[in-house]
Amino acid sequence: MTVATHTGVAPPALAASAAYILRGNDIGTLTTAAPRLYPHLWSWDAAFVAIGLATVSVPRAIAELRTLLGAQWTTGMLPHIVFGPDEGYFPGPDVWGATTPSGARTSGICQPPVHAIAVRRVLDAGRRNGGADRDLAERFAAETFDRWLAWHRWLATARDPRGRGLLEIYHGWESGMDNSPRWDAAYAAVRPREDLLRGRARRDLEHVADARQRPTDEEYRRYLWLVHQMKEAGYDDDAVRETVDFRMTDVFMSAIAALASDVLAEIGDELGRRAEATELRALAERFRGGVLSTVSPDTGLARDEDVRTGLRLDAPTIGGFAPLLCGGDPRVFSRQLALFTGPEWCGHPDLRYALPPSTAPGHAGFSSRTYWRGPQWPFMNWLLYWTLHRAGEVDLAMSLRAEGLRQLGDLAFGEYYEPMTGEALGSAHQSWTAAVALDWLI
Ligand code: 9WN
Repeated sequence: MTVATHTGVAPPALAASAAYILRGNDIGTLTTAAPRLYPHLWSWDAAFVAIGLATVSVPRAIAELRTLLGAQWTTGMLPHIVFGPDEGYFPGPDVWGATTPSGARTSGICQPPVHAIAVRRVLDAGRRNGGADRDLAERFAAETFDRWLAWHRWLATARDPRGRGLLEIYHGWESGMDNSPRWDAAYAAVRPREDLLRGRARRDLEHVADARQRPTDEEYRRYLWLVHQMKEAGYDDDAVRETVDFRMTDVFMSAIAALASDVLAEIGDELGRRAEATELRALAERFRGGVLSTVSPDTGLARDEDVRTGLRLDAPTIGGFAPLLCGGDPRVFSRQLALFTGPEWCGHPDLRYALPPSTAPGHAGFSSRTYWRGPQWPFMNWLLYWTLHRAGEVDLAMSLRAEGLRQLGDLAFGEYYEPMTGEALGSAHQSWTAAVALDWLI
């Protein structure tokens, strides 16, 4: 299908540029999340990167996922960063101090479990291509199924210890939405040691045009304090849970766990792993139930909870649309669809493109240029597009695709976009942005 981009770039030119970006960010075994700002592999970025790569090279997509799996902890956790050789990111491997038995240098926390979607897309691409790609993709799914299953089981036990269907996170970085207003109240209670940034250079600020696009030093001190606490606890799941100063349930991550558990169950069925597929469907049901239990009757949005105080948080962010990912209650779903497309969100009259801002423009915490406080994120548009399409909301899904492609017509492949002007912000040449463009076009 032909989709015009805002600068009139033809789809083949956009697809070729996207492939060129991914090739340029490829350092062999991994695709850096971005060339300068993020010179390593990030867990959920790698899944979207594999989805994009699968359209041009099934073997290279598989290699990306294998690199991530090669760094899996013995507990089953997939770490949020797998470090490559570059020294240009802070906090780097020396700060985290975590090396797996296989020798991978990693961070000590996780990110949302979107990976089963990538396995699904790689399998589909392999089957579409046939021949060697089909064999490779099917062998890959069969060989790695138990590793993905171990990841989901770890989440269900270590991160949902009471079986509520709500995953806990111990750092905003785990949500992938680092400085979202979702976490403001919880971070306000985190009191870091004053000297934590002293003598340490924040490398991220060297790679953005304007420091206001990134979290503040105050926020970074808190981020580092939590890393310090988890390292002190030896990254032991039970010890971390009891000692860390930030303990939140994350509805969006829980909804992804529901969605991905269903997807992995389907793969399990295809592989003849019936018992595991049944187990995964039960997990999906549990997380779906957890997410739905948090929906505010007033706003219609799902809410995170501060486990330490029991308080539910009402910040109107993209995280509140968790039920759009996991479904489970038609009334909640249709109310969310109306809200999502309405004037407070994608239908806001000032938006350049009808895509979801990370925070509602009317909210006090909204900031149009600051990271997770307002900008639109292309990979997020893709995730919602894919899920809504799967749920049968084809018109809305296709409109997210069309608007998402128009936004990417500047060929900047920005990390995020100013929602009112359409300006690319953060890092340029961001891998997952290029990856979703490829999936949309090929
Ligand atoms: C910290 C890599 C990652 C994404 C996250 C995004 C940002 C890191 C940072 O970049 O986080 O993990 O240094 O700001 O918030 O979602 O995975 O692209």
